Amino acid sequence: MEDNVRELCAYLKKTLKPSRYEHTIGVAYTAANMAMRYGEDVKRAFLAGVLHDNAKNVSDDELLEFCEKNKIEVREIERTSKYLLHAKVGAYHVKNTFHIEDPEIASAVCYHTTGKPNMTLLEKIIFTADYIEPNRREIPGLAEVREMVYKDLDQTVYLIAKNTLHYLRSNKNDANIDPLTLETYEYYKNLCGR
Ligand code: DGI
Ligand code: FE
Ligand code: FE
Repeated sequence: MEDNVRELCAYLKKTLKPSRYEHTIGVAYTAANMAMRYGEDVKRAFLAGVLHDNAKNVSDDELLEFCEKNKIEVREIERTSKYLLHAKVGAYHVKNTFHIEDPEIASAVCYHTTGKPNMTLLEKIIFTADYIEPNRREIPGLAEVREMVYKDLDQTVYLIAKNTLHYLRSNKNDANIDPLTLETYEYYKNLCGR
């Protein structure tokens, strides 16, 4: 491992809860593996995985405060479900705290929770690795997603978006669906939905 990545891991190990740190490392290795399959740069995917939940140690209210202080746009849904902000706050830290000048890594961190239409390969890898990494608790449909991941990445993204929507709707809290989550679902459904 390169020194800067090792330092970053050591920092995250200190700041994140142990289970969150284990998840982070799981996402990094899963992303690296997917990079091997789909022709993304393996180290870049690993680094994006390491970074994806870097803001997860911050409370909901602090996330909102941080955004207001640093002039990060907060959408309506992000005021209701503040934890969604860990993605864009994390992306902010990629550039401004960790000084990683790869806008695609920041973007993969930014969209790792909701996805978005027409994602780059790296964005799809992080969105997916976050969902399937080995430490994830068993959720309905996970086995099907894991089976699809090395066959068809767009189909995998579609299945994840579908499952997430289903999960959110069954939580009786329709109003909390991020429009981006819906757009991701619609886009990948049109692309490859069956
Ligand atoms: O940070 P992690 O727990 O590793 O994973 P994540 O960043 O993908 O967050 C997962 C949670 O986010 C999960 O409980 C579902 C939720 N989520 C995903 N899309 C939406 C959402 N929550 C709301 N309110 N709205 C969404 O559109
Ligand atoms: Fe996350
Ligand atoms: Fe995560």
